[in-house]
Amino acid sequence: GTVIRLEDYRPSDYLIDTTDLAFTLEPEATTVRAKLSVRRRAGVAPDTPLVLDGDELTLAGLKVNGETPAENGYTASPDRLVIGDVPADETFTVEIETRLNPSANKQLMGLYRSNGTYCTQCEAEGFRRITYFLDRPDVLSVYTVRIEARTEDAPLLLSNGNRTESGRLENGWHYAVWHDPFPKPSYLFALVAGNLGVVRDTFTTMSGREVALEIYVEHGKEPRAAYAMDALKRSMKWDEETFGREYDLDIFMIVAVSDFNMGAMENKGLNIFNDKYVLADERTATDADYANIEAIIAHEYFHNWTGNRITCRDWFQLCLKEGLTVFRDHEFSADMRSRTVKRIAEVKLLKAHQFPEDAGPLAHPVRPRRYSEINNFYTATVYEKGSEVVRMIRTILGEDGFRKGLDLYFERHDGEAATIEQFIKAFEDATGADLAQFALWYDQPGTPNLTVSSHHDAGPKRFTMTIEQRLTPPIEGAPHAPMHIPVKFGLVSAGSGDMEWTAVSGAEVTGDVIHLREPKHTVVFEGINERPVASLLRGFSAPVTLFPEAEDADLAFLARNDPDEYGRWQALSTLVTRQMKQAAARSADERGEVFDEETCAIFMDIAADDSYEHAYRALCLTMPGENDIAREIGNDIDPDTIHAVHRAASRQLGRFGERIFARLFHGLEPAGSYSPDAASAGRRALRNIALSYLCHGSQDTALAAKAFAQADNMTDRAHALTLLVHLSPRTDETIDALKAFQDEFRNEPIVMDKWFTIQATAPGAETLETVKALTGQTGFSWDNPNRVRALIGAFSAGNPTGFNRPDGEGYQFLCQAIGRLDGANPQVAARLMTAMRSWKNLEPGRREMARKAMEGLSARPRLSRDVRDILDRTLA
Ligand code: DPP
Ligand code: ZN
Repeated sequence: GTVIRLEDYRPSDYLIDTTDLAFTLEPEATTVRAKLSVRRRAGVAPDTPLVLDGDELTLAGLKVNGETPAENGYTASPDRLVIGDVPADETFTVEIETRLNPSANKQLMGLYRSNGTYCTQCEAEGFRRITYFLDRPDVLSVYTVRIEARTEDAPLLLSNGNRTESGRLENGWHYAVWHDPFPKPSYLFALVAGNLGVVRDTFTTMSGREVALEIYVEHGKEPRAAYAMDALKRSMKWDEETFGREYDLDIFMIVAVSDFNMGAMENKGLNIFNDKYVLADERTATDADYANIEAIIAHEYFHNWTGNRITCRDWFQLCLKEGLTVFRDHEFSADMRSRTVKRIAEVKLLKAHQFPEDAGPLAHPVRPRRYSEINNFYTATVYEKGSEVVRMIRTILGEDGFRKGLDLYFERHDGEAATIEQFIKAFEDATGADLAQFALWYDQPGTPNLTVSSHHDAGPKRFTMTIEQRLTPPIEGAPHAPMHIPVKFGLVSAGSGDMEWTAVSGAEVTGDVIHLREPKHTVVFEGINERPVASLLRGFSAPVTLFPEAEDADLAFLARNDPDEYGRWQALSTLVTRQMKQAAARSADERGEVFDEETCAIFMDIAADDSYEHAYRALCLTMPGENDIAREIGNDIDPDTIHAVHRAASRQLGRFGERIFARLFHGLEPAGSYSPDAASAGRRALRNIALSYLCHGSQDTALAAKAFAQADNMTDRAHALTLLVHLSPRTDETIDALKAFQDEFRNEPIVMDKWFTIQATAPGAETLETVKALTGQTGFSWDNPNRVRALIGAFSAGNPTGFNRPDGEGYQFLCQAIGRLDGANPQVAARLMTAMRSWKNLEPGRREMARKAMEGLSARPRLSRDVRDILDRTLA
């Protein structure tokens, strides 16, 4: 296939100043009439053909300046309309008619139907499935959209901007006209038409304008949109208070649909959401669902400034809007919840999703330089690492400098399609800082490694720390120059918290940040009386892998004494991971005791310490997952060994802490009615982790069965059911519980997704048969991305022992599923393929099986560009 390269970027020859669209909606034969006012860019030769993008389009009519062009004046194919015979004037109009079949569109890109509702998805290149266009983000146009439909089918007609007109037509049809005054790229276009319920509210902006807020959901589900509405209002307020960003239209709408490739989409004034990120009540949603809804509502809303008002020049700049907007939603959630708890959760996710991507065959820079399918670059690297890079800018410049830089960026580039260079430049110009070396973070793939060694000299009272950075390029030939890495730190003394120093040399140190810029720094602190323990990378100030020299004793010391709460968690997590990794290297009969006494004692002291927040204690008590241990081991992975260690570790802690866990479980019984707030969620999290340890310690799930029966909310219910299914899959209690859950929720697809996932992630080789059987269950559908992800995605990415069966059947199953899905929905199929991204780290037997399965898929004659791209890179 063709590779698109950053260095080949050039502006389009033509611009489209205004775009008038008229839709006549019919389920299988929708007509789209587009009237484009086209302008030739200054300096472009008058006879330059106008080349418009299409994708599976049929041209039904064409006029240029009101006239039908001669047959040899243009050529039309499904993916391109070339008008060779263009008028000599600088501006002219082009009218295009296309005909679509939204009901047959299973790719869920362009105009499609979800449960009868017409909706659109245009990012990245879906608009070209609606009409021929300059479908690229640097072509900004003012849209006016007229929608006509049968009133009975679609009483609701929505598009971007403000509604300027609506009314009745003949024969039971009606229409509405929407105008969006803000020029926007085509990927932000949206249309929704259907029969939906609505929740309304208002928000008064900081300058006193009243904005109408509307959330559209299936009829009957309106009460479940209350939390999303609340999160929206809090997001709007927070963006005004934190970044001075005010909403700009008179109306802001969100529509929830059940068939959606992604989480949600930030279309101007008309966000479209996967319904699982809108709908919640205590009966159907877990605390994690509520937290996701809050974060994603905020994320899409924040795009209004970072993405919509200032968009990307080209898709290589995707992190310009995504990294920055993820950073903004992280900060929002941190302010709404507990900052440390939120940061720990982010770091865990980053390490679980982005680190393996950056270490494997799918590694790419935060700003990639080439792609063959842009849909495959909506990745953890672009989003999550992209956010970490923005966070480092703030760490380097400080709060004030960061805000000044961002203000300048908004001021300079409002209404434009911008680049990473322009973003960086705004921070440099606002603060005088030099970010040239820092900018390498956007271009160099891979996770830098930091190794540290230190010594203390009592005589001269000197503490010396040697820090080396090394970047192992995951891609052959990728650049790996030394980076500017901000390391937040403290020197922790035995008695009195962080120590002060009288002088420091060997690296620039500002406040509590060491700035690494060289491959190796020897940092010397003067005036240090006693040997400190260095607490490094506080708050995870850079996305690097730290190899601390610290002995277990020093980590244990930090886990108890680091004045920084994040630092305590990080030390404990490092210690625990290290001991689990060591246990995996021992023979089977020598790994019953995974942790030493002191480590067990630290766990229990945290568990019992009521001065900590519940949520923080729950996070500290959560062991690294099996995939985390695998990542730490690095190569020749045997998932069965890791699973055995994980089980042994849970049993050991469960026994060791039985009294404390029993006290927590019984002492934290729900008091009063359910509330999704962070404090209540933390309380449930701690109680549920105590329940897990009690079950593991006693090897008995009776308590989980009781908890399942008594649960009055989905958080507790799903947790108890998971314990039953994962610890005692074949007991009557478990079978009854699964049945009860299914009976209650069989008509609630997004709740049934949990039922699928819980079963798909049950450890052990047999689960593959369960998963295969579940694909035949009523309620499962290959056409719905949420169902596919809940069952097949969860199995392949979240069930290390089941998926990595030694006989390779798990890999075969995944590759067959991808082959089956690919014809209908290549985007979702390609995403499933990423479960293979770490296959080269497996032990040789499984590695071979994985290769065979992928080669089998690769031999298929008709793979989509999406799957072909991921498969080729993964196998390379
Ligand atoms: N732009 C969407 C988001 O991340 C995804 N396509 O918000
Ligand atoms: Zn986004």
